[in-house]
Amino acid sequence: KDIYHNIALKIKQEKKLFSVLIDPDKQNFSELLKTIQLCNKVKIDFFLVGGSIITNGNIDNTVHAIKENSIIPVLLFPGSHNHISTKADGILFLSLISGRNPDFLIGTQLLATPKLKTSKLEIIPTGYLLVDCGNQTTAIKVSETPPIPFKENELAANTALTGQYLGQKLIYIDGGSGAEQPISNEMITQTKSSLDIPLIIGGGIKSAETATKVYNAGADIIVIGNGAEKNRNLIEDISVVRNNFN
Ligand code: 1GP
Repeated sequence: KDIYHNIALKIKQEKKLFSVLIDPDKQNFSELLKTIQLCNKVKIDFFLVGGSIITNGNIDNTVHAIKENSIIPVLLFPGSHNHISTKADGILFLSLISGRNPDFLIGTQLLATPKLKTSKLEIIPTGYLLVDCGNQTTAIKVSETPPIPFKENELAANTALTGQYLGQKLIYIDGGSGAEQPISNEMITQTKSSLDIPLIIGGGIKSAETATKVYNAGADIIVIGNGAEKNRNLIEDISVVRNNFN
């Protein structure tokens, strides 16, 4: 159980990390295999598997396919307690601290615990913040909470720090999958400057240029989902950006 330890160690050494989010709903096996192979080639730091709504996708099969074809850690990014595969290596145990919906602060987590406690998954407590990046993303709709407004940098920074004070080990600020624009540089910088724990930024990162800005603003870890689905080469492009920082 050393995935978090390795992530935190790299960040302590001022390295930047890069993760690709795989949505089990959107995968056909041969395309998934190509994505996995590219992720192996460029050595992404970890896979995320999940999403806010997973309908016909099979999380177990997706995780299994990655584990069969890669040695890179696989972390679950669950939208609910139903989104757990014990075949993964770990789970971002999210609490939606930007919202005030008890189901996503503690409820769905409680429902997940019986399965988690008999699993070997590494549990990584993660403070999750949704930010309004111009459009109503699925995550915002499903959570039934108002996102943090785009320019409320201090609110985002204080919410993240509250998460740290509560013992969360990572902070993930997300515009939601398919966000129109990424989280602002100002919000990232202000949040990062108040935190001692790693900061993940995701949502709407569609180019290497944007990734450079997001890293420069202070993101420790960048996550891409949609961008890689539309253009697999983006995985390679952002890995080059990451490598230039390291
Ligand atoms: C969503 O942050 C992730 O939760 C990734 O977002 O799909 O917009 O890259 P995108």
